[in-house]
Amino acid sequence: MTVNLQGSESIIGSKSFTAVAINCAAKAGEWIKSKLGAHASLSLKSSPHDLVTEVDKGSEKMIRSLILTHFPHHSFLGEEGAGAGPEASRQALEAALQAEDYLWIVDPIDGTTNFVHGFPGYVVSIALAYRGEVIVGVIYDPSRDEMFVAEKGKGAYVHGKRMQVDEADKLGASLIATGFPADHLGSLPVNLRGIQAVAPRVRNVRVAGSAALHLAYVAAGRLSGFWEIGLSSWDVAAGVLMVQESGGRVSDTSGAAYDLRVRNIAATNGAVHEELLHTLQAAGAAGGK
Ligand code: LIP
Repeated sequence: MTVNLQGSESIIGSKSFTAVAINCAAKAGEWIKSKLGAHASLSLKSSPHDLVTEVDKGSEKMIRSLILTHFPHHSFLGEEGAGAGPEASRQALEAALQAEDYLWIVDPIDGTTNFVHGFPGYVVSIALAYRGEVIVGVIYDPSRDEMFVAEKGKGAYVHGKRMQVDEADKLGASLIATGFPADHLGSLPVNLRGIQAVAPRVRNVRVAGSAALHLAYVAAGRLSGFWEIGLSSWDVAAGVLMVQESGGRVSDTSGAAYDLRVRNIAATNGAVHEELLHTLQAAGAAGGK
């Protein structure tokens, strides 16, 4: 299929990309749910806080083969196909960006620790980027059977209803989420400083264990914002598009525009963005580049 993003073919192409992403997320999500409490192997990756099971690997294999059956010339970047740790993640992204114009970026289970413990909040996250820009984002939460879908320029939806960020206009009226990164040496101390600075200023902080789900919830207006230090492209690519298409704002924690290489992320309803960034920066909790 030839796809020209500027022309009418893009509508056909983009719809079919989205349909494939939804199909993959639904199939993988149902399978993951069927394995809840029944995973056979548990291994550690970059640290004792970085878990992987055979279900993560099986989910990625299933999604990869479905996508490449439909789009054999696209490139594919999945968490379990990349090496462990921040540097390996950076390198895998650089290599994938060089390969083809179309790049699928997949986290086969975002929230693996939740999955391992039977705690709800493990999702499938699938994004498609064209020349480095995300054009489709799908996040499926099998625990609640919620499919979040975003298409560049066409909005973001859950349960067929258009999503819209919430209207909180200050941190004091906000519910904000963050995460504890698997990298306990570099990223965790920075995020802990951030929590210490943000928690007293907001209604409350949530740490639900899935960056992708947090982003989907910002898009759906269930959270006013989310930040985390040290994430990878597969954790956030789909969710970033969702927040943008729901009227929110996404940047790195220093305020620079989002691109796929951003690892320190802030995503909000827009209205509380500056206040969140300022709070993090004043506490020395924005991290480096
Ligand atoms: C996890 C994130 C979580 C974050 C962890 C980790 P995984 O992804 O979504 O919110 O705090 O650092 O990256 O490893 O479950 O796909």
